[in-house]
Amino acid sequence: MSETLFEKMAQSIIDGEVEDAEALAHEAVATGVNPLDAINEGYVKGLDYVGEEFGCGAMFLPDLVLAAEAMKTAVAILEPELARRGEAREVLGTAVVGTVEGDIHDIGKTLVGTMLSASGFKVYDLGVNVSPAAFAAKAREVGANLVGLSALLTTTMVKQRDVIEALDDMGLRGQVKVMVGGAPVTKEWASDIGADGYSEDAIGAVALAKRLVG
Ligand code: B1M
Repeated sequence: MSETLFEKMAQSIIDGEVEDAEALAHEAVATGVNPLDAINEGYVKGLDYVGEEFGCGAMFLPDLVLAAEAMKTAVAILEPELARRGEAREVLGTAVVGTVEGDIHDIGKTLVGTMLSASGFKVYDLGVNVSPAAFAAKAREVGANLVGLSALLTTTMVKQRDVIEALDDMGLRGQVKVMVGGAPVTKEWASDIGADGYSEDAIGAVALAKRLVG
């Protein structure tokens, strides 16, 4: 019976059906299904599938956005039950994400934050137009081990370097990995500014984040 439920959960993510994902999560809680199993054996399987299909061009950005939204909705219902059972989901890391100063593009950044959160990271999303000092202060405040910097403009990507310098100035660089992304950002740029990694999309960002803090 549970297997069928898990399959439906995976399918709700693949279809980006937020209401189905939500209803199935409530069903799991009501019928006493282990919430960790529901996440890992159900929803995550769907998210993995969407990631693979997106990677090979068979699914598209709207599919990814809806899948992430459905995943977040389901996880939000299951997490209190997890905490109640005293088996809190393993937190993979603490990430501070935001769009750099001068830049108000937030769609990609939010997607990256959502995917990180859905994949087990504790995420502090600082929003857009975030100063280097604000990134560094938040990273120190929450004890982050990952900072994710999004920039969509060639004129603002230089701010990614400034954030790395701000982390350095605060003596945090040893404990915080920096991941950069955004349309104009490249692997070479990431390497030039001393970032720890670059990803061109949200699925890659999750894999990279796991590698960096793993
Ligand atoms: Co703007 N804009 N925009 N814009 N805008 C671009 C970026 C532009 C390429 C359009 C163009 O001219 N062809 C161009 C930049 C040129 C350049 O610098 N080379 C541009 C410009 C010039 C501007 C303004 C200056 C226009 C003006 O006012 N004259 C202005 C700047 C405002 C500012 O920021 N100060 C501006 C404004 C806007 C809107 C407000 C209208 C709107 C943003 C709305 C919003 O975000 N809430 C907007 C939009 C929508 C775009 C385009 C059309 C789409 C961006 C987007 O959301 N893509 C964009 C052209 C384009 O990219 N095709 C453009 C979808 C999103 C999911 O993808 O953000 O790339 P993306 O995120 C991806 C990856 O990049 C990656 O993963 C995401 C998911 O796959 N990724 C990361 C992103 N961050 C990551 C972080 C990571 C890892 C991966 O780790 C931390």
